[in-house]
Amino acid sequence: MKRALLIMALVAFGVMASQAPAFSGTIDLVTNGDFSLGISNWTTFHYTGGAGIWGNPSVSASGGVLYWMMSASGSDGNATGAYQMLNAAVSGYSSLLLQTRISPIYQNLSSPSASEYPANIQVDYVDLGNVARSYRHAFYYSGSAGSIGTYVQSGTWYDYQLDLFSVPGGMKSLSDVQVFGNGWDYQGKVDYVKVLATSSDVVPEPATMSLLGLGLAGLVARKRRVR
Ligand SMILES: [Ca+2]
Repeated sequence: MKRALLIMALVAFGVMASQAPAFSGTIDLVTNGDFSLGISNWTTFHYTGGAGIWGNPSVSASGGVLYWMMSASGSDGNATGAYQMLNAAVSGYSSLLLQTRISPIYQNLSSPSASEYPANIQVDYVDLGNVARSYRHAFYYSGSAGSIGTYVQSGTWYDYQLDLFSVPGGMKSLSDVQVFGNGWDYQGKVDYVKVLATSSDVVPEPATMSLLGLGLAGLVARKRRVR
């Protein structure tokens, strides 16, 4: 009898311990988003518009800041920057914020020319209906905002924040975050790329608590009777 109660209590403890990691607070899903470790954890890229690599695209981290640049005269548009894979299931968080500090340093083309801007941040995600999507915001100092741009004085920092749960279709999982310039003659920089995921207290399910309570009460009762 006593043994059965002990086993019951142990099972109850086991159920509690095997629940999803319980934490209350905020974590950053991005690693090395302040570039204090240089380019670590980021993958650089240069996408061409079909004309192959030309000009002199470059992506580098210096002094804890990520820089990208491309210098050419005309021809196809292209994108130069870096991304970090996240592949994080996010629908269980109570809030999810994208934050960064970004700057358009130089642009030759006026934005938005073929949707090209000297500085961009983009997330690729799977929405609540399991559709893969992208959401991009851009920064420029020459031209007009278009549908996705924010004016920022050349070379100055702009603090950008986005509620990732407000993106079209909602967000089930976050695939990656990208920072880049696009066009054919541009420079930009970024720092403090963060995806702040907040989790509320995880409270054990009532059924588990009753089971645990029953087990403990039984143990106590048994102990008293033995005395
Ligand atoms: Ca930094």
